[in-house]
Amino acid sequence: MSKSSFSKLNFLVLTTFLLWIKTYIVYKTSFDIKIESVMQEFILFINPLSFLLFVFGLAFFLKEKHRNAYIITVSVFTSLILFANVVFYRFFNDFLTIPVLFQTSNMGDLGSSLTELFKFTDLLLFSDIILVILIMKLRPQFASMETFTRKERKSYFIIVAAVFFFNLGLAEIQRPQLLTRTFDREMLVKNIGTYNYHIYDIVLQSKSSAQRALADSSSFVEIENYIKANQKKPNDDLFGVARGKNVILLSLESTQSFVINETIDGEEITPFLNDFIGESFYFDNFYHQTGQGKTSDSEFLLDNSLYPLGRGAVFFTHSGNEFNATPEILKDNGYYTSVLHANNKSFWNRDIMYDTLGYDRFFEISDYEVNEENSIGWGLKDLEFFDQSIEHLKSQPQPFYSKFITLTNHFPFELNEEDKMINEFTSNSRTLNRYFPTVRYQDEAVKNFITRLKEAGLYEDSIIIIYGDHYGISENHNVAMGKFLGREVTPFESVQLQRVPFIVHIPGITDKKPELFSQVSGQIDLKPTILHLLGISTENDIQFGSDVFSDQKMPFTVLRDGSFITDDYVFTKNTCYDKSTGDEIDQVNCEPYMEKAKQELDYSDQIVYGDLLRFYNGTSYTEDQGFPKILDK
Ligand code: GP9
Ligand code: MN
Repeated sequence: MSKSSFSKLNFLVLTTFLLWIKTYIVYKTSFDIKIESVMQEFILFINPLSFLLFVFGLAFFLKEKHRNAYIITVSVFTSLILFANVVFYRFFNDFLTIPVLFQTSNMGDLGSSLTELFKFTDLLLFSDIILVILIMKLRPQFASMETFTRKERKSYFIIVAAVFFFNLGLAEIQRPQLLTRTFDREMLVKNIGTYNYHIYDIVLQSKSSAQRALADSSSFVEIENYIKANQKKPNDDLFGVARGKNVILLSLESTQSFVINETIDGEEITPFLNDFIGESFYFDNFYHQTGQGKTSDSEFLLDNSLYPLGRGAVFFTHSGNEFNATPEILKDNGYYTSVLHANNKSFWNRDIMYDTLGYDRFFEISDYEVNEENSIGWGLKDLEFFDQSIEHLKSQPQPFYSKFITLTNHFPFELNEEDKMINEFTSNSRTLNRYFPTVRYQDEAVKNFITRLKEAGLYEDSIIIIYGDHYGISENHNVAMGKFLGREVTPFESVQLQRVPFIVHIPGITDKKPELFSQVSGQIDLKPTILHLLGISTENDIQFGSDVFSDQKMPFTVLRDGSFITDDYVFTKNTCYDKSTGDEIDQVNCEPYMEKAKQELDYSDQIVYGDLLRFYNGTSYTEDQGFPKILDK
């Protein structure tokens, strides 16, 4: 007599159940996953299920005699994945990724300590498999899975799909754009589960490997010609003006230019920055050029002078590429390089990408004392962050290149009452209303930081570069924003709102002769600008930006969505605007730049997708790749 559909599933249900519960226990005991609500706990609990049901369900397609062997193989394999993650996590506080598996430098650290990392209790990870084998031996009747009808199989996989989409749906509600933006491995594991996360990682990896393999290397000749043709001579007076000095970069979270020199109820929003600008070179037409990778995109622009990608975060998708980033260049010039940011190190895949870019040290959350009192919103408050960072800064060899990334002025712009130094704005957008007090708070934190730098004796020997990372107020708040600006937010205004502050402060120079620069520029220009100030030539670099101080600098900046800005025009959403009036004008005016805008983004994408810099050794194509030697040096 054949079993009913349900009792046929007995054995499969049992094995799935065991692995499911085991995975959840591992989540709770071996990983440090932050759970903030009952819903998040629920998602974490159900997230291993869809994958397990799916892989075990594949047993239906096998001959009966092979099914049990398959079930055991899957159990062993998934347990091994869990085990590998547990051991890896113990050491790196992070989940495995495919590139990491092949990144020998990481593994080198593990090396001899592997035996120490292994705990006897890890063997418990395999206990359910022993149970399953025992059942097979002792209760073969229970463990036999009879053949399923086509209809039964179909229903089963429909249920599996439903479980998967239910999980994904809940995850998307918790974290919109989870898969397209790929924020953080912890968030992925928390929302879609370890197993689905690994599949996702494999898909990402194979996609970029395929694009890399198919890269048309000859196109690099054209790209290099374009870059060389657009190269600008550095400014004679400023080239090398900060030679050998420390570089302190401040990436200001979500800080747009519209807050500079503005007030709320008569109070300045950024009193310190307003003063500091008066002792610095300030750029009031400087644009962020980030895409979905937000802060990480701005970091990518800063260190590579390449554009981030149109979709996804390049920090995640192409962390295995060859780059010629500022930290690497500076290392050759005797610099020590670091990033200081009090967040989870795997956020934006930073821990991996920073290695690729050549940073010596990443001071991340575990390098800071973070507790309930000194945190708000996304984590450590900026004031605390800077205060605690001074010791890290002092511990570094000089000269250094150190990037600080602030956090408090991040959506949803939360702040303790005692930290509110100005009023909220009044409009129908709570987001915009709250934005001003957090910007004000950040301003205070920067002020405090500069004081600390002086006290630590680090100020005089450093140059300080401050820039906003990306917008903080999205187009969803246009009505409220219009109220603040006193004019309607048209597509033209929206582009103008992509301006972020850019300040270059060179003690002994800019305080004596501050200057306002109103030429159009963007984050793509940071790298050559900084390197030239330090007296390092970028003549042989593959980069799309140019030195903002160069007399030859072209007034042209393209945003990641293809919009562009020149001295006279703004082009966005297929419309050309007169920059001085904001009026729509004939498309012909913008036409001369349209091709260039497309070309820049396209060439940069070709470099990233094709990993083309692996063929370039800084002065010429490597000959063993069969490339012509372009530059005879
Ligand atoms: C996270 C911080 C904020 O570490 O950089 O990221 P964002 O959401 O602004 O890209
Ligand atoms: Mn940011």
